[in-house]
This record gives sequence, structure tokens and C-alpha cells, in this order.
Amino acid sequence: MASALKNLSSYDENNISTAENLTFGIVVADWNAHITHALYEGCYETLVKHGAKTTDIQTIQVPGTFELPTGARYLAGQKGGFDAIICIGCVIKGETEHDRYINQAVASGLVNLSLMINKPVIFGVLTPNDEQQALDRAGGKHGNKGIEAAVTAIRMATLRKNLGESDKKQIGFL
Ligand code: DLZ
Repeated sequence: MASALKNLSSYDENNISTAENLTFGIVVADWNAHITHALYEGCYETLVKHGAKTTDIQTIQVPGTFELPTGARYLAGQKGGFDAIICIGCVIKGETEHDRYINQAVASGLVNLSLMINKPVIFGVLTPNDEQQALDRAGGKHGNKGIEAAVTAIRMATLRKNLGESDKKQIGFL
């Protein structure tokens, strides 16, 4: 298995731009809260560690992963918006195919929102086959996916700023 020997959250801490002047919205799903809250802690700590001000981070909670795109849309519509929005959830495979429907809908919803608002919307969603796989990726042997989500948000928000992408509203968009 590709992830067998790899801590998925390893990254070069000295090669990340500062998050000092960036703003972040975080949406956390409450389903599987013991997992998602661990992911959130990893995410939040990483943003702050790289310079984000706690006053520049706004967090909201939604019932389940399926509600992440809607929560992210609400945050995107807040005055001033955010440089990046991070969505955190965990859908554990069960007896039925609910996980496929939720995961596909959420992945599409988040990428569509990102393209619509021209800002990064990060998919910090675990899609494990069982709870152990989730625990392994929420502070366990494969690291913490929340850390990866934070690093991705910083990188993408910085890239966007460096390319001079406009915050101006466009007709039909937010
Ligand atoms: C209904 C449901 C199920 C069965 N499993 C999960 C899950 O593993 N992880 C998760 O985040 N949410 C789950 N949900 C709830 C849905 O995301 C959603 O909140 C409800 O279907 C209501 O729209």
C-alpha cells in the first residue's frame, strides 16, 4: 500500500510562506467528532504555527460532511470573505453506499465553490474504510490530515496573492 511507510503529514516547515497576513475560514463536520475535532486541532495549530493570527481564523461547525459545501458557501459570503476556506469531515464506509454519495457530492461541491469564488477551498475530508484508518490519519501513524489541509490552504492562498488574483466581485458571483 502506498501509504504504508509514509507519514502523510510530513512537509518542509522551512519551505512554507508565512500565513501572517492571511485569513482563514474553517468548517468542521460534527459527524465522527472524535476524528474531525482532532483534524481541526492539527489544522488550527498549523495555521497559527505559520503565523496566522487567531483573530484571522473563523470556525463554524456543521452537522455532517454533506453540509460542508453549504457551510463553506456561508463563510465565503461573509463580509471581506477569507483568503482560504478549509473543510474538515470524515465519512466512514458502512454497510450501504452512503459514503460514495456524500464524498462525491462534497468533492464536487467544494471544487465548484472554489472555482466560483476564485479562492482556495480545501478538501480536508477523510474517506476511510473503517474507524482505524481514520484514527491513523487524525494524529495516528499516518499523521494528521488537518495539518495537510492547513499547509495546502497557506500554499494556495499565497499562490493566489502572488499571482495578483483580484478580490473584485464578478457579475453572477459572490
Ligand atoms: C447520514 C450520515 C452517515 C450515515 N454517515 C456519515 C459519516 O460517516 N460522516 C459524516 O460526516 N456524515 C455522515 N452522515 C451525515 C451526512 O453528512 C448529513 O449530515 C446528513 O445526511 C444530513 O444531510
